[in-house]
Amino acid sequence: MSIVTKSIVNADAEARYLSPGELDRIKGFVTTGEKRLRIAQTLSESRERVVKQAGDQLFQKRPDVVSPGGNAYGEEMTATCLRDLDYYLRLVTYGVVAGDVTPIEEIGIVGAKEMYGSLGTPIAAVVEGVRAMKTVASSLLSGEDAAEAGAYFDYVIGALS
Ligand SMILES: CCC1=C(C)/C(=C/C2=NC(=C\c3[nH]c(/C=C4\NC(=O)[C@H](C)[C@H]4CC)c(C)c3CCC(=O)O)/C(CCC(=O)O)=C2C)NC1=O
Repeated sequence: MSIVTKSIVNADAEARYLSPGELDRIKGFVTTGEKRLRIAQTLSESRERVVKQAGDQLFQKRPDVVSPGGNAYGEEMTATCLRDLDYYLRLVTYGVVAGDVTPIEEIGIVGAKEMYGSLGTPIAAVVEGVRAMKTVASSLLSGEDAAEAGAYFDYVIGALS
C-alpha cells in the first residue's frame, strides 16, 4: 500500500481528517514522485541487461550453482534462476514506485526462505544475485537515484539473508 492509501485508511478508521504529519509524509511521497518513476522506468527498460550481467557475475562467483549437481545446472534451471532474478528486479520497481517495501514483502519475501529451502536452492546465492543486480542497476542510475533504488535492493538482501 502506498503512503497515500495507508494514511487515508488510518484516518478514516478514526473518522478524522488527515493530520499535518500525514499530509507532510504524503507531500514527501508526491515530491519524490518524478524521481521514483524515472528510476522505475530505467530499471524496467534495462531489465534484460541487469539480469544478464548480474547472472554472469553470480555464476562467476558461485560456479557451483551451475555445475553438475548445482541447483541452477542445465539450460532450463539456469533460465529459471535468471527468471527469479528478474522477479526480484520487478518487485524492486514496485517498491520504488510505491515508496514502500510492502509490495516486495507480500509478493516475494513471505515464505521465500521456506520455498527455496524445499527446492534445495542455496538462498545465499540468490542474495548474491540480488546484490549483483544492485551493482549493475546502480551503474545505470545517477548517484541520487542509485541510492533510492539501493534501499529496495537492500531490503530484499536483508530479508532473504
Ligand atoms: C514473484 C515472486 C516469486 C518468486 C520469488 C518465485 C520463485 C520461485 N523459484 C522457483 C524455482 C527455482 N528457482 C531457482 C533459482 C536459483 N537456483 C540457484 O541455484 C540460483 C542461486 C538461483 C537463481 C539466482 C531455480 C534453479 C529453480 C528451479 C528449481 C527446481 O525446479 O528444482 C520456484 C518453484 C516453481 C518454479 O520453478 O517456477 C518459485 C516459486 N516465484 C514467484 O512467483
